[in-house]
Amino acid sequence: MSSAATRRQFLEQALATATLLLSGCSDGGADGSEAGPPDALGCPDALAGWQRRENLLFLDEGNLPLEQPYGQGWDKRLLTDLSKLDPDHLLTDNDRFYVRTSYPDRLDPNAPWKISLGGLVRLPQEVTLEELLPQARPLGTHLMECSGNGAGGHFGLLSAATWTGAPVLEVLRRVERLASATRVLISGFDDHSQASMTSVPGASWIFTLDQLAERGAFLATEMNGARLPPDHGYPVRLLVPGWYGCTCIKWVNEIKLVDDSELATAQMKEFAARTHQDGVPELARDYKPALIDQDAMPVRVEQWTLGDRTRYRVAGILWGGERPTDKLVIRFNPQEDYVPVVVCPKQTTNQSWTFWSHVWTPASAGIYRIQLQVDDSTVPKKRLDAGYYIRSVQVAAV
Ligand SMILES: Nc1nc2c(c(=O)[nH]1)N[C@H]1C(S)=C(S)[C@@H](COP(=O)(O)O)O[C@H]1N2
Ligand SMILES: [Mo]
Repeated sequence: MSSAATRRQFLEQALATATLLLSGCSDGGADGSEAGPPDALGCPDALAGWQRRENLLFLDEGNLPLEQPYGQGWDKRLLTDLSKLDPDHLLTDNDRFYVRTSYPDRLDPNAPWKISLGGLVRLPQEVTLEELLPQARPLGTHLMECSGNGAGGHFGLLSAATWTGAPVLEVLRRVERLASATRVLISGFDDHSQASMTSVPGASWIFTLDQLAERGAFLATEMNGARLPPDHGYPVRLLVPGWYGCTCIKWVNEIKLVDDSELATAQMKEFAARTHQDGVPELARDYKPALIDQDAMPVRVEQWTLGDRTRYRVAGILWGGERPTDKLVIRFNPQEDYVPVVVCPKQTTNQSWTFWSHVWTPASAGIYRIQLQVDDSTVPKKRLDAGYYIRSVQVAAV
């Protein structure tokens, strides 16, 4: 039997045993045997009665500030503090939502906003903000992640909010498309007086009409029930559910119908590697969808004590991907086996992140590299396979 098959069998057995023992969702008792009483969400609370201590720090993630803006223009950033997430606190407030690029200083916030609709259309049009607003409606909770999210920024270029907006395809009904129009170029204002250390000017991405339809891409006008904050694209930004943030153009001012010969934009080329393209294609049609694959990572490691006993609880999130999964597994160092993480409450949507936790009893003090996987070879998960979201902690007491 192949080692993959053995491992799968082991996991299935372990999962079945856990389910039998604990009848329902649980990641086991504090010492791996008792389930504990259910918490407010109906999930067994294995650490009921234990005392929560400090969280462990993640190692080697630099010291950039969390939830405090730094940098200017294209280089402005604000990192969301993911360690604050909880099952009943899964939305990111607008002032804590990650920022990548500030409100351009060359934009006049008082100038009337309009979006030009042109290119391969019978008669070009302009849509004013006033005309667009009545088409906007609540469109649910969606997560955004910068494709450049990484350990150097505590993985904080990742946030979730509820959004209000108008589907792009509905807005496009204002113009009659020519038969040759197959793709849509969406651009936003992108001019700052201060040059960037790293970014190329120009913010636009090209989508097929089908991609915009499948993803339900929309022009957002509100997040979390308030008008868009300036840094998040006020008055109008694009949101492409399930695609990386670099496709979610802010300060949208142009929508242009193009055909299959259209060249890739500077933005597409700049983000080709980070959106996992093969090289840097010249033509827009050679770009793969900038989809966020199934991902998972810890967001904090809590220490708990009861008398002289110590336990740890790893809390984390599961996001990206195209369909809910119940095959999340965790390991605490490359030499160890993966063990199942039972997600409770279950994952019901891929639009936003899902919270999970796992009680952990390390065998000894030391440094542990915490890695999540999804034990399902039919699920695309490039970054998980590459170990992109591994986070390390140092355990002093066991
Ligand atoms: N006009 C414009 N739109 C933009 C960008 C930009 O620099 N200019 N950055 C993109 C990138 S890389 C990301 S990750 C998201 C960030 O959106 P947020 O700052 O609202 O989180 O906006 C995208 N849209
Ligand atoms: Mo980004």
